[in-house]
Amino acid sequence: MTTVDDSPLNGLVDLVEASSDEMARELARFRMRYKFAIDEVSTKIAILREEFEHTHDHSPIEHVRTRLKSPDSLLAKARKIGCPLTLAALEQQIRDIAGIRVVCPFVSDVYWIMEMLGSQSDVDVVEVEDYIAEPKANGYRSLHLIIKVPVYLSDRAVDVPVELQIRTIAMDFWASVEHSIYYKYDGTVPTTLRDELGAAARTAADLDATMARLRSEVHGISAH
Ligand code: 0O2
Repeated sequence: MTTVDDSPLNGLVDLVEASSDEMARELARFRMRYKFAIDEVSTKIAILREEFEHTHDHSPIEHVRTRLKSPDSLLAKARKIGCPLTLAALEQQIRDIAGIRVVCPFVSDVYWIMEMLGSQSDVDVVEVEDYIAEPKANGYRSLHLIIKVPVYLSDRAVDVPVELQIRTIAMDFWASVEHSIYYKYDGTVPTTLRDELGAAARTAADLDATMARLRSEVHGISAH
């Protein structure tokens, strides 16, 4: 059976020089609650999508990707931000252990999903970073939320943070190409490429605006 108890966990445990079975079990339990939070939020998104599709002319979601941070990435991030290698510190300081990316056709879909999730009584929106309203200097656009959802374990309930990235297809296309270029150049992207990426980000934003206008002209709808 494949569970979060798989081998990469032992890699992290070895790296932090605490290879006891007890520690490995603790870490597996720790990551498991983030997996459950991903499952819960994924179900919420699936319900919103299915309900929406029954009453509208398009789906508000193109695709959804989820990822549970691997022990190695967790360790790398902890080192990067100077977080002590204890579960309590990881829990407090690293909020993207559970990550969900929702890719939508239109910008209005992006905000609709935020509103729908945010209005649910068991969802606590703890942070909103709107890089659509205010794109990053390199042109990156996306709506980032940290939400907390309760996860009911056998002996207690825990509020678990999930990082949600909600963006359009155009934003997602740009971000994935930019991400691969950034890694190819190890963070130091040549100026000409940076300029071209900036121009491509503006083109992507124009495309989003044009598609929304066309849809509005054809179907007479501008938002949900
Ligand atoms: P990965 O491999 O995608 O997980 P944080 O790094 O989350 O602790 P910060 O700076 O507040 O702190 O995060 P921010 O700016 O909200 O960005 C978090 C994630 O958004 C990143 O995760 C990327 O996935 C994405 N992102 C942010 N800026 C950019 C960008 O300029 N280009 C691209 N392609 N993606 C971006 P990670 O952990 O960096 O990487």
